[in-house]
Amino acid sequence: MPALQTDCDGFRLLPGYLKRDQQNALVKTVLGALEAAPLFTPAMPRSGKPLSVQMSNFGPLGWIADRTGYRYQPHHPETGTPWPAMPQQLLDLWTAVSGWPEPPQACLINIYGPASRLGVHVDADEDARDAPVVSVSLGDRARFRLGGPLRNSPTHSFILSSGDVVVLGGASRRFFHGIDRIYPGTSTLLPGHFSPGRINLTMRRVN
Ligand code: MD6
Ligand code: FE
Repeated sequence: MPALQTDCDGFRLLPGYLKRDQQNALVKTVLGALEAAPLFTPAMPRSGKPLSVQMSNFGPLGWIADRTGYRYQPHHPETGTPWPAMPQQLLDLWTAVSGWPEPPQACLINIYGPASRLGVHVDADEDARDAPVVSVSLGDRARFRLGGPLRNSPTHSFILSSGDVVVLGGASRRFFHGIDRIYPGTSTLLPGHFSPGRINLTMRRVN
């Protein structure tokens, strides 16, 4: 267990939970998955405005955002093939930190460039909203903003570094949150094509 852990409303930050060799292994797994399930650029419903992150997924279900809305589906939106299987390393992480008896059904892969951000949102497209969401950060640092149950709840921000794990459980499962910015050049983990940049993996139960 890491020395430092905060727990407030079911929110937990586990700094440096994954060691460097575990981070390297996970990056290798992600890069392999992207060969089979290439990155796509999600779009805002209705407007079709592209998000600044690129995405793919692991697991039986994957999260998609396009002009018609947000949803989970079992196949890649462009290739039509099933998502790559959930890696054992992520299943083990989920078992170790989630406290949830069933395995994750979806793992969203978010890829950030140096100027990417992720607007404030609630993870709300899952029917299984009592199960926690577990995320892993790889690569450059980012400023994560966590609010409360209302869009105008007070917020706190903190830095997520490579290897950090975040758990949104309990009440915090429905809290607003987002990524304000990343800090390019603050990690040497990712290979050239993804550096400067950041990868975030978010595991969820869907139904
Ligand atoms: C990110 N994370 O860290 C975005 N959602 O890039 C999320 O949106 C998130 O880290 C739910 C639970 C944990 C998370
Ligand atoms: Fe989220």
